[in-house]
Amino acid sequence: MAKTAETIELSPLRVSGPEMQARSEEFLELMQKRRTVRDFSPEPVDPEIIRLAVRAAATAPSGANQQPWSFVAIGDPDTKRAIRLAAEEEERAFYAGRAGPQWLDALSHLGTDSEKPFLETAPWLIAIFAQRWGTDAEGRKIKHYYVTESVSIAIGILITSLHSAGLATLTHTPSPMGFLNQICGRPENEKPLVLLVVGHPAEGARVPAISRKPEQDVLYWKTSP
Ligand code: IYR
Repeated sequence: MAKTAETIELSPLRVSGPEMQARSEEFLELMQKRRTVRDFSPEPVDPEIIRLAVRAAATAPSGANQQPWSFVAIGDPDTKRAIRLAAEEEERAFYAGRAGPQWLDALSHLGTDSEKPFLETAPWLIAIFAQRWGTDAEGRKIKHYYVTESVSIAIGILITSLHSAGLATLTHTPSPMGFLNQICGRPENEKPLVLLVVGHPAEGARVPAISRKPEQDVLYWKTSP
């Protein structure tokens, strides 16, 4: 039997037709300017911007509203160095063969390799952890639902907030990433999902000459005539 939920009034954002069009176009234009960056400047970024972006990310919808995420903001040079050393060790094994020829071939146009200097150069790394399960007041395990989906949506909002603040990001996923639990001091119920590199792009930074799929290859309509 469905329980009646306790409710509060919704305060909807009401936008008029023309303004809706204008806002949507403006937002699309903003998002079209986002590029994944691998060449970062050491220029500092105010931690307040990181804090605000994480707060925005934590507004994401989540399975059963369990909000199964933790964000660790890393700005300390020693910790960044420890992360770089551990990540590069995994990446060397990855590029030396663990990835397999198909994967390496799929990646080759991006020009990446096992060297990850940006893990030290960029002012911030944000490690995003997914809480595979929770615990109640008595320490019993609580099952979490749609964990990867929920945390991935939050990461999308995080990237969007940082981009809208004029910062560059790289969604870095060294594999496996278990070393992040130890370095960031996170418990075993938390699985690192992404290591987000955040900062300003280096002066004259370049990005791969790649494009986005055209609309007709991503959007399919089913509407009545
Ligand atoms: N994690 C590696 C490899 C890598 C994999 C994919 I899929 C990419 O889109 C990019 C890189 C690295 O960071 O080099």
